[in-house]
Amino acid sequence: REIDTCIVGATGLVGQTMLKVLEEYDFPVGQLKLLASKRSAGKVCVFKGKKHTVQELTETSFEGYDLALFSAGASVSKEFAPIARSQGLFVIDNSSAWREDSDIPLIVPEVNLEDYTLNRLIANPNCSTIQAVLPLKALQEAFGIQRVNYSTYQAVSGSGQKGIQDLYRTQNDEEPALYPYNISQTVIPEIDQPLENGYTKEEQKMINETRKILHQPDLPVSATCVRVPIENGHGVSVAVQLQKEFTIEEVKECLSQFPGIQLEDDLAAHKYPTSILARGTDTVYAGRIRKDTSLENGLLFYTTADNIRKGAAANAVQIAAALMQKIAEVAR
Ligand code: 11C
Repeated sequence: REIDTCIVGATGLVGQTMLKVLEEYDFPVGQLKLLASKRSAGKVCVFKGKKHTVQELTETSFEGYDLALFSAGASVSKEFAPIARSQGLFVIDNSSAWREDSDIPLIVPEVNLEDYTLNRLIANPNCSTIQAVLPLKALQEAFGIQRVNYSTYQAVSGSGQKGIQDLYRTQNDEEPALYPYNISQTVIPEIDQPLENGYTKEEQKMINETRKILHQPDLPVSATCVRVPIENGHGVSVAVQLQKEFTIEEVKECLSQFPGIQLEDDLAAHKYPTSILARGTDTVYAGRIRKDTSLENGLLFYTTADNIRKGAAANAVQIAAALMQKIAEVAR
């Protein structure tokens, strides 16, 4: 059965990549409706060789459709995702609007597809969280997890087209228009809003989402999220304390067998995860695997992934593909 699909935020970096991934995965899109703000209405996008004109998102946009993929920011999702759901659509939301809601499943297909309930609204996690929880789930199953500390290296594409523009502007000696400093000359340890606890919202999202996806609500997790001057491909350095003793060989074995992960781990041969390697793929690369000698059962590793694809668009489409049968049943 074909799935009549709406993309909300179709002209953004993630929306455009959703179109690309739907086409690459040969997802059975029937009718396609591209939606965006009034400002972007009228733009033309191509899907499977056919032109589609972007329409303004309104309360009546969803009538007659089966699936809506949202990537237009949290406030648009807060307002319009419930409308789409109430009109019978199956909604996959890439924003942070619903991720912490205990009734809403937060899904990475390789990790916790079983969390899907009959809820027609599913949240897609933050891009940095997605790439970290694949290896963490593998380790959790094999050894148990006791504590996690993240340090991220996040590409400017995480801020959308405006982030990429700011990198280019500042490389050309123009003033930054988005970031508080010249991103071409410094890394910036501030992503998303500041919170009262001294963390940024991006850091808090990684903490909360990791706990929810791994089903360890009390897991001690901390994070430092940093913007770096590269266009695409986030990196995450993960320090994890496992519950059981382990050998590095066992860890490599367990990570390499987990779906969606590719091991890149030969330091002498300069083989480790890089953003270049991850770019354009839907794979999570893991490497630099070694013991954390500062604590018992401590492990260090590094991951990279394409934050626009596996971190957002591809993960959303993978959720839709995994639940296609259910979408067809649930949708009208
Ligand atoms: C960034 N991770 O790199 C952010 C972008 O919660 O979905 C995605 C924000 C989110 O800036």
